[in-house]
Amino acid sequence: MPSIWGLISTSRSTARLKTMTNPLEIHSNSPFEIAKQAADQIREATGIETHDIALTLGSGWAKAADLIGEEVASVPAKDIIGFSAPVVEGHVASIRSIKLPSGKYALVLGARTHFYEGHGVRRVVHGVRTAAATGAKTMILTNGCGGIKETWKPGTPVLISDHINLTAASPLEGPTFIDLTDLYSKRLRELARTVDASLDEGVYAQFTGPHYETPAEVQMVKHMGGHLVGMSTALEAIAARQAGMEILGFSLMTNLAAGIQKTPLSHAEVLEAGREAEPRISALLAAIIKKI
Ligand code: 8IG
Repeated sequence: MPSIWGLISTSRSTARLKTMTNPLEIHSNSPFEIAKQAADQIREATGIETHDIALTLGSGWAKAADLIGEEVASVPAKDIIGFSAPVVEGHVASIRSIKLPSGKYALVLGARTHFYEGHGVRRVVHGVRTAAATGAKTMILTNGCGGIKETWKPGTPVLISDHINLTAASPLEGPTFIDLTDLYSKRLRELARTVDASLDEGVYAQFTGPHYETPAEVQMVKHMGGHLVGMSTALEAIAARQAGMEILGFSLMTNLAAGIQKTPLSHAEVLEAGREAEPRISALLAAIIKKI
C-alpha cells in the first residue's frame, strides 16, 4: 500500500519550476551594469550609437511613436537583457528607434513593467536606466490614470507637475540621497504649453495597484494635494532623476477616480477612453517632441 508521502511526492514532481531568472532579480548583479548591457544590445540591434530622447508610452499613448518621426528599427523587448513581455492587454512590447525631424534619435519603450507585477523595483525602472545608458538626456513618461478634478473629462491630457509616491518603495538602493525638487521639468512643461496653452497640470499619486483605489483612498489623495491616481511613473521618474535626465510627465486622464465618478471603474472602459483620445494626444505629444 503506497504511503501518503509517496502520493505527495508524486504530485510535487509534476510541478514545473522556472529556473531562468531575470538577471535584475539576482541581488548581487548591478542594475546599472545590466542597463549598460541592455543599451549595448540596443545599439547593436538598431545601429544607432546614441539616442537623445526616450519615451515610455502608457495606455492611450502608443500611437505617438508613429507620429514623431521615421522608425529606423524595432526590437522585441524580450530580446533585450532585463526586459520582459508585457502582461496587460493593450500594452505593446517593442523597443523602437525613431529618427526625429531634427535628426535626433528617440528611443521608444513600449514595454513598461509595472510594480504590481511583483518583480521588484529594479525591473520597473530598467527601461529608464537603459534609456539613460543609450545616451538619452530627456525622459518622457506617459501613462493612463484616474482624475480627481471633476472639471476634467475622460480623455483629457494632463502634465504632471509633481508626484506623491504611495508605493512605499524606491528605485534607489543604499544611502543615495537624491533631491526631487522640480522632478518634473518646469522648462518642459512650459514648452508643452507653447504647443497647447490649454494644458492643465496636476500632482500624480502612484499606488501599487493592480486594484483601483477605494473612494476613501481617492479622498485621501485629494486631501494630500493629489489630482491624478495611477500605477506607474513616480518610481521611474526617481530613477530618471538619479540618471541625470530631464523629465516630462504626461498623463491621459481616462476616467474619473473611484467615488468621483459614480459608476464602477472598468478596464474595458479605460481602454476605450484611451483609444478614443489616442490620435489627439499622440499628435500633441509629437508636436511637443518636435520642439525639444
Ligand atoms: I487608465 O483610476 C487608469 N489607471 N490607480 N486608478 C489607478 N490607476 C489607473 C486608473 C485609476 N485609471
